[in-house]
Amino acid sequence: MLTNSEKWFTRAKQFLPGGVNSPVRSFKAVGGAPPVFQRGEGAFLFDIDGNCYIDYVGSWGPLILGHAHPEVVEAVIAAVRNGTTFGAPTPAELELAELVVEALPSIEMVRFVNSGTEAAMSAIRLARGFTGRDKIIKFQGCYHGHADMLLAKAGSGVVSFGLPDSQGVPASVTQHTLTVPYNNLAAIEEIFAQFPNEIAAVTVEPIAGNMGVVLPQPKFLSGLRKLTQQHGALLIFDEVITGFRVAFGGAQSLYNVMPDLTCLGKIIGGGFPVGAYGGKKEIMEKLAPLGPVYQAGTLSGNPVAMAAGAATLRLLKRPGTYERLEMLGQKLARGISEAAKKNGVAVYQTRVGSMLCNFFTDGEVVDYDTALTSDTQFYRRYFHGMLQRGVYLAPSQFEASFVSLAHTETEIEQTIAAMSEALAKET
Ligand code: KE4
Repeated sequence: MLTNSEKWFTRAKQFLPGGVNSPVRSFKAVGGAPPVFQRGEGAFLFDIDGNCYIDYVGSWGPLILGHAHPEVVEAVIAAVRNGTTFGAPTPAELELAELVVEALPSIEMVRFVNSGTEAAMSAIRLARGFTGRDKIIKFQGCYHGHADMLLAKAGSGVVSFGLPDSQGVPASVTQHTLTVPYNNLAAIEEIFAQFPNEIAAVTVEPIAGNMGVVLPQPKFLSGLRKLTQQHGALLIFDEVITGFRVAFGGAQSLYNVMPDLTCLGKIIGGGFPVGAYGGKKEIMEKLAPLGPVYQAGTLSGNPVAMAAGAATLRLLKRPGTYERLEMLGQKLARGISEAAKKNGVAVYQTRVGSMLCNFFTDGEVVDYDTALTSDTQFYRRYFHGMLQRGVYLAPSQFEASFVSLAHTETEIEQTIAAMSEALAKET
């Protein structure tokens, strides 16, 4: 007997490629049909069959307050009653801009866009315009959205010109994108030696969240800062996930490394489509209408999304926010470790505050190649075991899990109990 979700998904696949509007939602990595969600409330999701799940995806990061936070809902309703978009200056965009500039130490000016992809691609264009250089460096396993020049995969060798990582991306575009292993400073030094004065920017997730969660090794970020400064290249921190997630001031405040440009998204939209990029005035003033680097967007800075973002940041600013997220994240991580140990399951766990990952591998995970040693078949079985027990994890081993301020110790304890059962069944 098909569930309502299965029936809906079968129909959706007739009209939406793969039945989804973003590939990872399709459950391709874990198999089966995804639950179709009707409603979210706090830490919970409810599907169209009436099943309830504890949510650790949080829409891939934006929902640090949980679903439908009353104060965010109120702010959105009040905003939408005044109209949804004007394509003209509004007070709301200035309010959110001031909150972002005040929070992130490296940002003096910010430009709002509508997604993390737009933020990342615009920051690259700005870096190229500011430096007059074409080449960019990215790290294998880091994801910065789906702009052509960032869909580059490593060729052979540690330092390699990006090969297209998707059909439809011309090699002529990715040829300017060099890709190196995460945490590998020597490879960056080699590139700067090989291409002096040709590198416009190094773009990096200061805590990688798209190959699972991979932490920067000591001196990696400060090393990138030093090398880019030495060689006249810009350092771009892609904080689309980590911005306001790991600290109110993002990873840059946690590690005290100041990039030239920062990309933001997810949390700053409070659940609405918002991205942003910002940095030093000297760089940002290169942007149209002031300067020669063009970027635009019909709905950029629209007042409803700005209201949702501003309400979210105001709530996150309250004392005790990140201490609570740390407490909940630590409790979950500790419980998972103990359950894995009890069941003899090898897990390499990474966590910063409320973003975490459990790699099912017995090795250390420091970059994309080591992340790939994970047992994805085991993850697949574990994922479904947890789903059946009412816990909704990321449908891929290579994503981050997120705890929100709506989670309580009760949900954490229920999750750990479910995990113990799911792991026991698998071993
Ligand atoms: P969007 O264009 O999806 O808003 O943002 C792209 C992006 C940029 N930078 C980082 C560090 C990101 O993590 C993302 C998007 N993250 C993925 C999940 N890890 C979004 C989920 C999806 O693709 O459906």
